[in-house]
Amino acid sequence: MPDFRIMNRATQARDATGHTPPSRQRRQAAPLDTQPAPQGDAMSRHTPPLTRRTFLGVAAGAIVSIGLPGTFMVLADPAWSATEKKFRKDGRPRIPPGQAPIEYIPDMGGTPGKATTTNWQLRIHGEVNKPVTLSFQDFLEFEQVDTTCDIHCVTGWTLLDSTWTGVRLSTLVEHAQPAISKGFLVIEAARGYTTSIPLTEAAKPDAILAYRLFGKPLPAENGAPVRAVVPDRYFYKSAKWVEGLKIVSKDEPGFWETRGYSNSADPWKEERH
Ligand SMILES: Nc1nc2c(c(=O)[nH]1)N[C@H]1C(S)=C(S)[C@@H](COP(=O)(O)O)O[C@H]1N2
Ligand SMILES: [Mo]
Repeated sequence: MPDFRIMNRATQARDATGHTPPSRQRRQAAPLDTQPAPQGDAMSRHTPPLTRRTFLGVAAGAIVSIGLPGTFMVLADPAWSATEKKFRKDGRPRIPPGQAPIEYIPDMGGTPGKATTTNWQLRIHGEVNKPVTLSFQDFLEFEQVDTTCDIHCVTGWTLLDSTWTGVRLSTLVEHAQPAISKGFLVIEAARGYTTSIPLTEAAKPDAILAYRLFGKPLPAENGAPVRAVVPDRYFYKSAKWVEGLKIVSKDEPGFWETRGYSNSADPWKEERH
């Protein structure tokens, strides 16, 4: 087997035309996205790693790359193959279809807000009986949890065993006393980035707002002071630089969801578009 531990995409062609229509992307291992999004927020650096399948395709000259420059360290082949054969407790494969495991969390870009831990505020509002605005100090007073989970970016990378510390979304939602039991949670981030998940997804114990990653303060580029982590959905559901949680009865599809990406975003069903 070739050694493809390091996949440097810098030498590959860049498509200036932006989005590839989903119908054409589906033929590839992962959808590729190079469009600098409005507001500068986004997947403008949303460069996929090459999956083994894509790599072999490139080697055979079968695929024209449209990624931006970037280097991803994927797991060495023996480790990758071993993990591919593993299953989660719920019986689903450890690596969802079309994903390649990587070694480090990349910075996928987006536009940060101005918040620091001293001036950060979290507004919990919408269809709730007790809307609240929390400071970072208030936030830290809620029950904190550590969760180790796998995360899956729609462009094809999977980071196994990432450890996050924060407060459960369910704890925060309950604090504001929702007026509805069925509905959606809109996660509101800096600069107008939003994403939404069903309240049932937000109720899962490892769906959290995180402020630490691998036991250290969350890096600015990964969403500090506070980001969402919604492990079982593609990672665009995990908004960085979170500023608000809005409970709604009618769904409000978010930034990527209104730009052609799946609203349900289940990695095991490959709901990419
Ligand atoms: N506010 C905000 N959150 C965001 C994004 C963004 O552009 N803006 N990108 C999403 C996407 S597409 C991914 S893959 C992850 C990337 O997180 P990372 O940069 O920490 O790897 O953040 C998600 N959250
Ligand atoms: Mo992503």
